[in-house]
Parts: sequence; structure tokens; C-alpha cells
Amino acid sequence: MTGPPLLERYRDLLARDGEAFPISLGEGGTPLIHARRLGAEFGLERLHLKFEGPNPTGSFKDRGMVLAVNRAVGEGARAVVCASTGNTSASAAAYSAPAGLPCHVILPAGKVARGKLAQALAAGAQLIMVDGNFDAALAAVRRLGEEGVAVVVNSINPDRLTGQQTAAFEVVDDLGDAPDALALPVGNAGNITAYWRGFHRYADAGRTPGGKLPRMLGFQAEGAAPIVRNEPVESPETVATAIRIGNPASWAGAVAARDESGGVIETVTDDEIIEVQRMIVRLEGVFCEPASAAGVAGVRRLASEGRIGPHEVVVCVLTGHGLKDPDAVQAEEGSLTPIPADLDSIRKAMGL
Ligand code: AN7
Repeated sequence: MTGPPLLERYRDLLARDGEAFPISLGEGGTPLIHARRLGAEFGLERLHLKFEGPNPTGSFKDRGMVLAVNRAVGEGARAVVCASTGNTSASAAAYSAPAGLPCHVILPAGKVARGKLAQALAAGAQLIMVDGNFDAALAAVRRLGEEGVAVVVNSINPDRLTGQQTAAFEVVDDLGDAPDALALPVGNAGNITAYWRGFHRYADAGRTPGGKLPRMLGFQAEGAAPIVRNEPVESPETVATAIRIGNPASWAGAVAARDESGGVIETVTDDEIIEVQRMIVRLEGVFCEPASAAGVAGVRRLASEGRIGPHEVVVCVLTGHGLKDPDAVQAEEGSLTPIPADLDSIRKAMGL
């Protein structure tokens, strides 16, 4: 990536006086893609995808992790710790490496996508698998943080959400204005909180023409939808393991984003998530992980119900890369069965 690092680019909005940010892996500056073919399917002329896959560890988490780890270093931390459905641990592991900090990650056993696990392992994080879900892991991490064992780099660390505001700044910079609506998946609810604060902060700083703010559209998986149901979900389940969360830490922030913006938080089914994940890559070439497709699935529903107008500017945030979770992609019937390597057989298999 060219140009100054993310935290330098938006230093005036993020940094404390004279603060140094020695650690950067080239986060942020991700593309905003005009999704013409997907938009045509939904009856939306101005549908855009904010693809966070090109971040250094393949998800939006790097925007907040870079600030959290730089500050942990500045404050003389001895170690960092997080609970994670996968992406936070991949990001924490990566940013801890150049910081020279031990990184401990607490993960729900058997429920973390393969790519994310590989990232944390490769970067030398200490993995602790628990017989419980993300919510149980986060409860333990809170206690460890209170005991001062390590700096918590989950989004209960305010630096995480401050850094994640940069995605909203970039959307406004790229569009030249705020969109009419911004859609995204909701898990621990940090990102919807950060985007809403970010749009506010940019407008307050006079950097959004007319001070426009978008409607915030959040989507939870049907089996993990505490905010929609208005009560914690004890045993959340969804194919989108990234958002398999039953008691979000930033619950109040998500509700504020929804209500202050005139937006919604609704559910989408696992079938919709997988179908739309496939549509996005087949129509636009953008391969995101299942959780990321939840926001787009929600937009499809709202557009079909006339709750988003055909000319509205809509941005869907694709929070993580599809390579994170290769097991979520199903092969077509027979496509992986080998045939003889001669040209005739290959021609025949190609249907030529
Ligand atoms: C791809 O990594 O919670 O609502 O521990 O990985 O801000 O939690 C990940 C969440 C959406 C939800 N999309 O964002 C973790 C973790 C992807 C994610 C979310 C996550 P939040």
C-alpha cells in the first residue's frame, strides 16, 4: 500500500498529543467497489461493497488492533489477551509480533474457521481452547484484564473502536459524502458502534458535506440474534462462526446506532448467508467469509420489500476474506472427481 499508514492519515481525529505509532502492517485503505451486477439483482443502482479482506490479516479487525497494540506498547504492556471467534485472534497475533509482545488467545473449541486458526498458530500466539462459546471466553478475558495479567485487546478496549472508526472516514472520502444506508453483520456489536461514531465524528469535524449521516442496518444470524430478540442467547449457533455470539459487549452501542440513525437490526438465515456469499463472488468477484454476507443478505431483503429505494446509495461492509473459512464453500457435484488426463477426456468434461 502506498501513502501514509492509516493512523497517520487520520492522526488529527485519533491521536493523543505527540503520540507515536511505530507499528503498522499496512492496514486500511481498502476498496469501495461499485457492485453493478449484484445491485441489478437487488434492484439497487448504487450498491457498494466496502471490502475489508485486503487488510493485513484479512479482516476489519486490523483497523482497531493497530491502535490497541501501539498503545499497549506505549503503556509498557507485558502481554496481550483476547477472546475471539477467530478474526480478532488472527489480528492480535499478527500485531503482537512486531511489538514483541506475548499474545494469548482464548477460543471456543471446534468453532473457529480453519484459516483464522492457522493465522494465530503461525504467528506464535498461545492458543487456549475452551469448552464453551465466545461469550464464556470473553467473560474470562474481562477478569484477566481486571487482574492486570495482560492488556485486553477485545473491543471492550476503547482503542479498538476508535481505530475502527477509520472505515467510516474512508467510506465518506471515497464516495465524497456519507451513503444513505450502511449495512453490516453484527456479532459482538463493536463494528456497528464504531461506524456510527465514525460517521458522527467525521460530520462533526466538517469533513462530510452537509453533515449527512447514514441509516445503520445491522444483521444478526437467526440462531445468534440477541439484539433482535432483546435478550441474551445462551447457545448461539450459525454457519457464520464469526458472529456466533449470544451476549454482545457493545449491545448498547448497537442499539444507539440503530435508533439514532433511523436504522434497523434484523435477522438473516444461514441459508440466506451462504446463498448471498456465493452471489457476491459469482457476480462481483469479491470473496468474503460467511458472516460478511449477512449484511448483504439483509440489504437484499430490505430492497425487495421496498424499504431501501432503487436510487439510494448503499454500502455493505464485507468484514472478512473468504479464504479465512474455506470449509464454508461447497464443491459442485462431481467437480472434484478426477478424470483421465488426456485431451479428449478433458474436452468431454468441459462439455466441448
Ligand atoms: C468477519 O473475531 O468477534 O459486531 O472475535 O469476524 O464488531 O463483533 C469477530 C466478529 C463481523 C462482527 N464479521 O463484528 C472476533 C469477532 C466478521 C467478524 C464480525 C466479526 P462485531
